[in-house]
Amino acid sequence: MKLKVVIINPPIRLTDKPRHIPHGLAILANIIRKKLGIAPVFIDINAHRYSDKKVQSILETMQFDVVLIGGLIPVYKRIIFYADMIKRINPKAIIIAGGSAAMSVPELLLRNSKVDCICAGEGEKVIIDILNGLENYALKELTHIKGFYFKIGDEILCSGKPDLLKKLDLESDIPAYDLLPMDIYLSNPSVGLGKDVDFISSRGCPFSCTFCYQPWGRRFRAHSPDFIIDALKYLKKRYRIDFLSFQDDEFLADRKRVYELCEKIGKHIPNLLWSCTGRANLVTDELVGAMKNAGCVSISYGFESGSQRILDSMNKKVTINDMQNAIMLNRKYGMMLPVSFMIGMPEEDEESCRETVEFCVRNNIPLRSMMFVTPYPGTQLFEDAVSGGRIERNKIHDFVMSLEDARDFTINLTDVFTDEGLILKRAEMIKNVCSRVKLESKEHYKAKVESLFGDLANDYFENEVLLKHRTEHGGMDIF
Ligand code: B12
Ligand code: SF4
Repeated sequence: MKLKVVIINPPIRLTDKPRHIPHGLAILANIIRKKLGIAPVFIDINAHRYSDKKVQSILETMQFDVVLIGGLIPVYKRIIFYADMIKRINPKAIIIAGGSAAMSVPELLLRNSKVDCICAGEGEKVIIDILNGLENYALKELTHIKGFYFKIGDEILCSGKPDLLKKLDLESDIPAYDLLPMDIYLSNPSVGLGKDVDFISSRGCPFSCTFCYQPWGRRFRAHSPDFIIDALKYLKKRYRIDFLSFQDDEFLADRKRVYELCEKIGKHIPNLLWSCTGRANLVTDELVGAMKNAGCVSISYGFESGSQRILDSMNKKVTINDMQNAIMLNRKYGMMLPVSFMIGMPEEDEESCRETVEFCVRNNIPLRSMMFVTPYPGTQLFEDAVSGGRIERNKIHDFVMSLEDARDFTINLTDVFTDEGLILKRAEMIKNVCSRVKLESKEHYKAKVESLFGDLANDYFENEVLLKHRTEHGGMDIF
């Protein structure tokens, strides 16, 4: 008898609509299906926004042996909640967690939940090993399988991190889109207009900013342009997508790959519009020109701060000049310019806040998206916050339980601002910049959106929800 596998995508960012495909879980679903011939049931709580009662009734009417669950760190508390529910419904079910919520705090999650085992890295290979093992053995007999943290009784055992995949094209896959409620994702664009879907085409980043968790390390590994083109052709044919947003850690890390991809998109999918993440020190005139020619309408940048001192303190390896150059290039090619900032690095003070304000005013950037610096587990900033006593060692669980979107204030890492002072400072900076930058006239903005998106822009200006999302999430109304 084959194992019955359920995959759960917990809810995240409930203040917004579900816009982002659960890539990790959906890739594993595809691999399990292809390699083991098991048809997993995918419960996408995030997309459907199921109530707890609804999830309970779904699980009560099903038979299952193994539950896979995962997501970003704000779902830590939801994993604990669902693990409890699952064990109440089916005490024998094995619960395996993964993704950054689990692998950045594996021991903490195991100790504070009914999760049985945690994947310590990429899941593609090791999920097959463990499910194969579970066909014939109890979990406690499988602790030799590499890549997991196991909870056996009160003991936590780690069998080591899984080796990083060497060839993503061969060893990974595209998400099992057909198991997801794609109608929901496609009707809630994240960056573009029309039917917009996100895609992750690489793993790892050669930089090491102190606020960033890098589960895949500094070596950049990527899908080939041919793999990406095949995926895009499939998405275009099956779901008639209009827009694709690359959400990679650092899409531009390998420029040669980007040039090749641009050429192939232009040749094979000429009508596709797309966007990507960028880094101010990696863009050149030639590169941005090639991307624009291939349908790219937006390169987003995490600028973080207008103060060089703060940028250096976070090991950003970007200069204010790089940022100005990136702004100039996006504008030269008529692209959208979603940029985000952060407030509250340990070294933040009145002067650095003033520099950020002046940077925005000088470059005519409305300060739409400014997050509170949050020390997410697995980052240098988190280690420093724990060793410096800002997060008490015996209260790490409480801290992780409190994590949400970084638009919400969680912790003050600065020496010079009080909690309230920091919250007020953020509001004051946004107001200050807004009163001084020259906002586009509505007609001007409309003309720009129409020139980029053509017919897709038709009902955009009547859609209040979408307009609000685009200003609040990354300031995608900035050109
Ligand atoms: C795309 C993305 C987003 C998207 C959407 C993600 C989504 N699907 O919902 C958006 C833009 C919404 C987003 C938001 C945030 N994000 Co984000 N995001 C990412 C990014 C770039 C890619 C995630 C991804 O899909 N990767 C690709 C897939 C294939 O990898 P994966 O999910 O890890 O899955 C693999 C393994 O982990 C494993 N696996 C995963 N799940 C499971 C389950 C089981 C059972 C098993 C066995 C294995 C397994 O197998 C998979 C294949 O190998 C990552 C960066 C990164 N390097 O991961 C950050 C990242 C996950 N985000 C992060 C953060 C902090 C956030 C925010 C909290 C930031 C903020 N500003 O508030 C918000 C959360 C918003 C909220 N409260 O809802 C951090 C997490 C840090 C941490 N310690 O957990 C990361 C790591 C960024 C970083 N480098 O610091 N994010
Ligand atoms: S913030 Fe971006 S550039 Fe910095 S380490 Fe993370 S992925 Fe790389």
